Amino acid sequence: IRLSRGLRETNRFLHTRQRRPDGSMRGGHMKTPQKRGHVSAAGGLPAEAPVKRVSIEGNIAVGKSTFARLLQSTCSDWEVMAEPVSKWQNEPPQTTVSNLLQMMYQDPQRWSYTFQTYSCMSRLRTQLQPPPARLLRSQGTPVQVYERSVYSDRYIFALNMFELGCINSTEWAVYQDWHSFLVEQFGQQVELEGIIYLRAPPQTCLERLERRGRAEEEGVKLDYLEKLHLQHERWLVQKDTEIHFEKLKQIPVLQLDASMEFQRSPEVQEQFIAKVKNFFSEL
Ligand code: DCM
Ligand code: MG
Repeated sequence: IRLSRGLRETNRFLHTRQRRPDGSMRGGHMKTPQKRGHVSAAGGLPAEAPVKRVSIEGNIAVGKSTFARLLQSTCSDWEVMAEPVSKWQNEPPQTTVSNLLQMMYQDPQRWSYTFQTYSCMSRLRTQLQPPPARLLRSQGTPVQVYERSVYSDRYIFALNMFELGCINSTEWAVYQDWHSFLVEQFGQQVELEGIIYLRAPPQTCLERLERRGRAEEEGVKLDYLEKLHLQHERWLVQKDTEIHFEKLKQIPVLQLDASMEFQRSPEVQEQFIAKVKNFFSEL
């Protein structure tokens, strides 16, 4: 409600080496990975299959977390990193930052920029965490899966808030400046190899959002979900969102129809998993 009032009122691809937590180096995202058991030229140690990184994108309440749990329970070669929403809600209460998610929905013009700064910063922290040792030892196709990414933060949410007038042009210029700088600085550490787009009509997302009943999202209306849906379509289907990172422009996208209740349908889940396995193997 407040949100729509606020809206109405305003209307490299780098091949550098990556340092592991133990200080040793690995060859990051080699396009022609050596199979395990082969001897690497460098130290005579077995080469590891590089961990691929994929994000799950999609509208609010489309079912990303449910889908992420499905992936996590399917294959031990896959590791899912959840979106740090509880951090934005300050749950459990931390020190200085209060419930920014609620503040953003209650007064988007005042708090959108601050919220987008915080959510992207916490996401960056998540995306920079090294994959678990289990994945590095994997014999198969190890994949690190993220719920959303620093890219949807910018090209879906922050852009949308700018277009709605909730982030002003000065804030938007500052946001884009630090976002480009950080993403370029971290380079391949935050790059993705693929995107899974969970797609459903905004009306379906609204029903799921109401069923979920997250208190902060009470004021979210169909109109807002329709705008976010269009941003996803522009970015991932029509591909006419202006993108500032070369690798992201060519990223493979797997589109999944999340309009049916896949949570309750083992057949749909099986179809999804088959498509995901095929997608991961081609990255
Ligand atoms: N969110 C946002 N801006 C971002 C990322 C998330 O406004 N850059 C909001 C949208 C949802 C919540 O955070 O209210 C994430 O929930 P979900 O994962 O179900 O979309
Ligand atoms: Mg979620």
